[in-house]
Amino acid sequence: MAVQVAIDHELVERMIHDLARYGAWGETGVVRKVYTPEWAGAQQQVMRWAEEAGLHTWQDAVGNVWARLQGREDGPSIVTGSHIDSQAPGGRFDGALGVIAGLVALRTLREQFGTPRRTLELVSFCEEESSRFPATNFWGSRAVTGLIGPEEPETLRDYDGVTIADAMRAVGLDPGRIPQAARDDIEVFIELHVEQGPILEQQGLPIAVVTGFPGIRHYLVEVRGRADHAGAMPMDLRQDPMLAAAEMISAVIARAREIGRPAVTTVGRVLVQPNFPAIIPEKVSFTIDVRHPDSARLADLCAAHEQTLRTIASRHGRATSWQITTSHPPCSSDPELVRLLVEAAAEQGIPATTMPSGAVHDAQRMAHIARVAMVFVRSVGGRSHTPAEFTTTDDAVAGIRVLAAGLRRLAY
Ligand code: HGY
Ligand code: MN
Ligand code: MN
Repeated sequence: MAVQVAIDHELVERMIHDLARYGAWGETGVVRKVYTPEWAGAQQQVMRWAEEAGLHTWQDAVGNVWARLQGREDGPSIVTGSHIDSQAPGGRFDGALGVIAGLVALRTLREQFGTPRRTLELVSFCEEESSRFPATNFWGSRAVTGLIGPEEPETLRDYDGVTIADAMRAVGLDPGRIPQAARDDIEVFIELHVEQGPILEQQGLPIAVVTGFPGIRHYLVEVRGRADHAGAMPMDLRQDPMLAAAEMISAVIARAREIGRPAVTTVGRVLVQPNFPAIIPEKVSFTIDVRHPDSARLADLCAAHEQTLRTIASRHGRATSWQITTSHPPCSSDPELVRLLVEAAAEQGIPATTMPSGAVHDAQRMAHIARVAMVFVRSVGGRSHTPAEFTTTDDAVAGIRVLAAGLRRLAY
């Protein structure tokens, strides 16, 4: 009978509650945007917990927090973790549960099994959600994988116009040191994360091992018109961008609905300028988030959406342009790691399945430098990216037991 990993249920529950205090939003939500005081407080809390667990901690040049359990042997590290920033507002589990899980797993392994053969590390990535800066997309894990361009710190601006370089300086970080955050000594990255969808709940299972990640593309579309009086300007003389924009938005969403799973298309942000009831808009801008696990199908879906934008723009005679602000290909988990985690769940007596992720994750960035896999934990009601997000502590503990058992197989 395999050794059962025992996880302290109360400790997990307390850590989830305590971390959610940093950027608390209403009863159950959080708003924790990168390089804000609540973000800094949460990262310091992670460092304190790691030090209490006897781990060596440091913060890298972009603000990722690391904790290390040194192995007896030299060689590349086996890393677990997730992100500490949140959507605005988001839930208290997205990202945070993966950081807590990694902390508790390393603390438990050290207490129950002593010094590992291989070095184990936890990472709390500084920024995955792009909830403050529209186009950082995976700032923390892109820094670790050396994928931040030299021009980005002084050009990426948040929704209030602050550059990410200035935001870093405001919390004592030097954007000039970003290249020092790159790592080339990580062999494995395993991330625990809430599923953020309804599949595990529909299957009545607490855990899944993730087999792959979707490709994603974000568009920012601008439809231009002319501001005029909402009452005095006759309908037949207007240059109103709203009609074309509304048609475009409904057309791209309708297409994804028609294609069906696993294609998805979301218009989550619409900006009307100048945005007053009695003014015909000058400009309507909106985002389109397009995802598909197959790169060819993603490309086809994006091409069809772009053609729709062109057709509707010309039918209405509205000047329309767009920029692609995020573009990442799909990627697969390492099959060996998937097998190892499925076996770890079985050895711990925890029912689990395998499934593709609908969300994108830091693990996809880490696949540039390491073998990756993820452990999903059931989301109650399939809810996420909302304060309504919830995962039971029992399911969280089950996920941490699978994570710890998997890390034990790799590192002891
Ligand atoms: O959008 C995503 O999939 C991630 O949660 N940021
Ligand atoms: Mn996340
Ligand atoms: Mn998220």
